[in-house]
Amino acid sequence: MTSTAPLTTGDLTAGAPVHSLAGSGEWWRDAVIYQVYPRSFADGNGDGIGDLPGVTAKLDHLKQLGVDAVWLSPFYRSPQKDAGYDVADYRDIDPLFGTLADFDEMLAGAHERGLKIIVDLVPNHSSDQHVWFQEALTAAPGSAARERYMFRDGRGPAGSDVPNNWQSIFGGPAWTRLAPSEDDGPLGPQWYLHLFDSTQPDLNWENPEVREEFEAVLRFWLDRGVDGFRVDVAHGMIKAPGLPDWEGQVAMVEGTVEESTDKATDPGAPEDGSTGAGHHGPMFDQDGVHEIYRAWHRVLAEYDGDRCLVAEAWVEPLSRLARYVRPDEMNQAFNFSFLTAPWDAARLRTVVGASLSTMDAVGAPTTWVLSNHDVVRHVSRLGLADIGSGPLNGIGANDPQPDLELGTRRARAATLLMLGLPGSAYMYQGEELGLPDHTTLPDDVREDPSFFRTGGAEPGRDGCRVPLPWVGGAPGNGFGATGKTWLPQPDVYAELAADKQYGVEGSTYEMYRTALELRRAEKIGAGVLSWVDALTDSPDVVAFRVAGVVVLANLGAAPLPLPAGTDVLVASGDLATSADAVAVPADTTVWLRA
Ligand code: ISL
Ligand code: CA
Repeated sequence: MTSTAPLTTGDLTAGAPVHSLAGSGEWWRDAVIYQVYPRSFADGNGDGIGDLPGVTAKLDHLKQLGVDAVWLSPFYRSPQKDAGYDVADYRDIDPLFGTLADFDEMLAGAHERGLKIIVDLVPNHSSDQHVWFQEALTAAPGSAARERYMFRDGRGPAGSDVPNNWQSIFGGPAWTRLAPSEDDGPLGPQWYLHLFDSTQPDLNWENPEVREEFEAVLRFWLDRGVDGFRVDVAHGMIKAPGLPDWEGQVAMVEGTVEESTDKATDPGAPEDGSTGAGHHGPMFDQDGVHEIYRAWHRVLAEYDGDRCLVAEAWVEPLSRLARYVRPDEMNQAFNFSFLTAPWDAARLRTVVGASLSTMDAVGAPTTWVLSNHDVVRHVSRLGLADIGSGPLNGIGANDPQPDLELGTRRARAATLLMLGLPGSAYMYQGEELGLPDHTTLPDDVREDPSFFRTGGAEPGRDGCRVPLPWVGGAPGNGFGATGKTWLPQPDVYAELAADKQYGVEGSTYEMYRTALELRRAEKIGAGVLSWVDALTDSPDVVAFRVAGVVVLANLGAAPLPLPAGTDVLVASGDLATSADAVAVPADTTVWLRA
C-alpha cells in the first residue's frame, strides 16, 4: 500500500476557529456524560436485572474512567413494557431497581466523587398503569380525567375507524380503542393516542394540569439533589392542531444514514449536516413545545448551582435543533446528526462544522454522541460492510453480521475523534470496553416492543442493551452475584470484561481513560476548533486543532505519515513505524501535540 506524501510540521497549521464559544462556565458545557442503562449496568441483588445498588457499587469504575457526570435511563415505577420509558409513578423507584433510599445513596456516592447525576424525564407519555390513565379509563368522554390524555372519537358512523392515520413509532396504528362502557355515546368507545406502545398513552400538553404536574415532578427531583434532566422525546409533546392525517411513517431511527458521499463527487450532500436523523410530521417539532421548555428553564433557575436540561429531540436540520437550546430554554440537545453520519471524512467535517456553528449561534455548547440504548453500538454499526446505510435499529441473527475487528478499529478511531471535539460528549455504558451489540439474539429472549409491534420486521433494540461484563469468565461475566442476566451475553464479552482491560496497555478501556485524562488536562472540551489547513479537502482525513492538540483521523486506506518528531499523545490503534516515519494507518485516529 502506498503512503500519501508525508506531512510536515507546517502542514499542521490550523485556520480560523469554526465557532467562538469556548465552553467554560457551567459544568455541562464541556462535560463528558456517561449513560447508565440501569437494567443492564450492574446487578446488586442477583435477580439478573441491574439496579441502583449495582450502580452505587460501580461508581469507582466511573470515577476512574474520568467522566464528569452520569445520566441514568428511567428507574421509576413502571410495568416495564418499554424498559421503564413507560412510567407509572414519576416520584418513586421501581422495586426492580431499588428504593428511594437506594437512589439517595447512589446520588450521595456520586456527589462525593465529584460526579453529577442527570435523571431521565419521560413527559410525552405515561404508562397505562399511571393513576391518571386508570382514572381516565373509568371516566366519561369529555371528563377532566380524559382531558389529561389524547382521547378522541373514532371516525365513521359507529366511531369504529381510527381518529387519524398516524402510525406508532414502534409499528402499527398510533391509536387504541377502549373497551365498551355504559358511558359511551353513539360513537361508541373512544380511542387514545400513543406515539409509542399502546401501553404508553400520550399526555395532553395543552392541559395546564399536565404542565403543573411535570413542574412539580421536576421540583421533586431537584429537591432531592439531581443535577439535571434528560428529556425524552422532547420534540413530540405538542401535536399540530386538529391532528391532521399524515402519510409519513416514523421509524425508531428514521432514514438511518445516507450513502457515504464525498462532496467532490456528490455536490448534493447537504451543507447543513443533515443525515436523515430528523423527524417531521404533525406530531413533531411543533412550535408550542418551546413554551414548555421556557417554563422549565424558569423552574431550574430557582435552584442553586448549574442544573441542566438535555433535549432528546430527533430534529433536523441543525438550525431547528438549535431552537431547543436557546438561552431561555434547554441547555443541551443530543446531536443525532453526528451519530448518524457515515464513516466518511467529508461528511464528518460537514456535520462537525455545522454543529459547532449552529449551536454557537444560540450560545449553546455542541454535544457529541456515538451510541445509546436505542441504536446499534458503534462497534457493530461501523463493522458492517456498508457503513453508509447500516441499520441503526438492531441487527438480527439473519441479517449480515458485522466484522468485529474492523468495527472495533473504526469505533476506537471514531471515539478518539469525538473526544477530541469541543463541547460535551455522551458515552453509552460499555463503550469504554469496546462492546459490540449481541447481533444474534434469539427471538424468544427479545423484549423490545418495537420487535413485537413490527411483527419481527425490526429486530429492535435489545442487542445494545445486553448486561455488562465486569469479570471475564465468571458466571454472567460478573454482572451480578448469581450469574443471571436478563439477556444472554455474546461469547466475546468474556474477553472484553472490565477486569480484563484495567491496566492493560492498548485496551479500549485504557484508551478511553487516557483520552479523558488528556481531554481534561488540555481543556479540550472548553476549546475552539479550527480545521488543519492542509487537509480541509482531504477525502480521507479529518484533521482539526483544539486547544493545544491536533486530532487526525485517517479514514482512508493509505497510511498517513506524520511529520518527523511529532509528539503523539494518544492513538486509537498501533501506528506504522518505519525507518523514516511514523504513519497513521487506515481507520485510526491520533492526538498530537500541536
Ligand atoms: O421520535 C422519534 C421519531 O421521531 C423516535 O426516534 C424517538 O425520538 C425515540 O424513539 C425516542 O426514544 C426515547 O423514547 C422512547 C423510548 O422507547 C426510547 O428508549 C427513548 O430513548 C419512548 O419513550
Ligand atoms: Ca437486580
